[in-house]
Order: sequence, then structure tokens, then C-alpha cells
Amino acid sequence: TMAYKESLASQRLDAEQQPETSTTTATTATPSVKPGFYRAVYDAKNKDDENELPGDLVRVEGQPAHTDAAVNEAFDNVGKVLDFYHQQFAWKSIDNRNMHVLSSVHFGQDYENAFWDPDRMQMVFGDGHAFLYKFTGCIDVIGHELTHAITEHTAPLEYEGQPGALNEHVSDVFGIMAKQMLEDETAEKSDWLIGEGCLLPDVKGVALRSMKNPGTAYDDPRFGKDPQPDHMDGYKRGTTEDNGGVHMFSGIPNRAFYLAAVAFGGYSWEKAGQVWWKTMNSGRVPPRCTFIQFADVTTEVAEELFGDEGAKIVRAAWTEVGVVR
Ligand code: ASN
Ligand code: ZN
Ligand code: CA
Repeated sequence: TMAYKESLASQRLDAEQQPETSTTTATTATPSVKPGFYRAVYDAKNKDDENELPGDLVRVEGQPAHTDAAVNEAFDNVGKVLDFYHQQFAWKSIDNRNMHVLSSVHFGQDYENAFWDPDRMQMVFGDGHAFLYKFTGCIDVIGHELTHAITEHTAPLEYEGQPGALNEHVSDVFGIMAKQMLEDETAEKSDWLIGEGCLLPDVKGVALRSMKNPGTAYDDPRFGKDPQPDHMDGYKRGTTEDNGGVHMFSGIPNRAFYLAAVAFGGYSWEKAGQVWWKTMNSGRVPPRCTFIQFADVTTEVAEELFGDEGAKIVRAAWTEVGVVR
């Protein structure tokens, strides 16, 4: 029922401002400094053609709220995700150079998806129809899509098979942390649901995905059951659909992140999130990274940041989902 983009191509991005490297690890205590973000929201006017994107410009930085709720939701939630990345990881916008963030709302007729368009370098949101809606209202969905763009600048994981599932996983990891920061929830307290609020009210389910319990997000006679396995026992090679099941097998690393975050305790972005962020910026994640390689790098980085105890926590999480022994 859901259409997926074919692939995420790597791309070069033009910088808006002077390059600035930052190695600072921010914490919750760091005050929010407006680092010069620039958001623009467009109305795609329900046209289905990607060639007509972005559409009509309706709201840019500094302008007051529009009459269209989807426009304001996209604008506000993009701002919250940019604040999250800046506060926790000292990262400026998509490319760390304050690249403008473009979003188009009302794409297509009854279009049930949201995606990062790598060719046009913008986010695109449909209105949904029978199963899903209100993508712009979910900060974790916006965080997920924006993270696809950021991943191209940190460790561009090929959008196919295991690296593709890791690409999906990383988008869920940073999407859920943006939501957890907004809701001031610790790892323990969080629901770990992606796209809670995006399922139409009559759908039997709670969200698009569950990072805590993959495979349990929905089960509806009309749309089927959440297909995510929560362990390598459920991993199948050779799936051609969905670029080799990138949205399916991301459940396995997702649960590992959840387990690590809860074991570390406190807010997810303080320990587990720092490990995953440093991993993506380590230069040790190749484009065709496998689950095992990713588990190894996160474990190494956990050791570097949090010593033996940190490495033990991360290793145990990957062991529990069957990626390593
Ligand atoms: N919402 C999906 C995603 O971000 C759309 C896609 O497959 N590109 O992964
Ligand atoms: Zn995605
Ligand atoms: Ca909730």
C-alpha cells in the first residue's frame, strides 16, 4: 500500500555560509543559539509530478504563521529538528553549513508518504488518504526525513539491503530522539514509536514503526501487519521489494539502539545517541556497511566515549538482536 522511493543518490550540496567544523558535544544544558537556519515551505498544490516541485512558496523564515496547518506544522517541526541537531550535536542544518531547508506539502493526490528527494534536495509530504495522514504533524517523521539528508553528509549508506536498512535505522534513531527531546522523555519513559499520530483513527495500530517492539506497530485487515522482525532470526536475504526490505529490516538495529539507550539510562541523546552520532562521523562506516560492521563500529566508539562499561552495553544490545554473538 505504501510507495517507496527507488534510491537515495549521493549528492553535492552548495554551501550557504563559511565552512565551520565543530567537534563540540553539546548537552541538554546548552542554551539554544539561533545559528542562522533558513526554512522555506512550498505548496505542491496536489500535483503528482516531481518535476513540478517545489511548488508555490508559501512561508519562509521570519514570516508569521500561514492559514494552512500543514505549512505551519512543517515549518515548526523542521525548526525543532534543526534545534535538536544543533543543541545535541552542534550540527548546523543539513550540511553543517546552514544549508536552506526546503519542504513541499500537499504533494500528489491522496499521496501516503513523506520523503527526502535527493535530486531536488528537499523534503516532500503527501496528505495521506486511507491508512496514513498528517506526516507534517509528526516531529519524528520530519526528523526521519531530514536525517536522510544529513546522512548523505556524514556516512552516505547505500540505500539497498543491509546498508539501506541501516540508513533507515539511523533516520529512525535521530527522529525518535528529536521527539524525545521535544517531549522531555528519557529512554525509559519514551514510547519508541515512529509516526504515532500518522495513522488514520480507524486503523488498527499505534504508529508506523515501533523501535522497542518491531513488528507490533499495526495489524489491520485492510493494510496488513507491521512486517518488521525484531531479531536476525527474521532476516531474509534476497528480498527485492523495498530496496531489499530497507523499511523492514531496520527494525533489528532499531531494537538494538532502544536496548542500548535504556541500558545507558537517562536521555537517549546523552549516551547512545552520542555513540551513534560519532559512529556516523567516524569515517569508519562504509557505504556498503553491514549490520555486523555497524555493530563493531558502535561498540568501538562506545568504548572511546564511555569506556569498557559503554562497550559492554552496546555489544550486549547487538547480541540480544542476534547481530553479533
Ligand atoms: N518515508 C519513506 C522513507 O523516508 C519514503 C522513502 O522510502 N523514501 O524512507
Ligand atoms: Zn526513510
Ligand atoms: Ca506517545
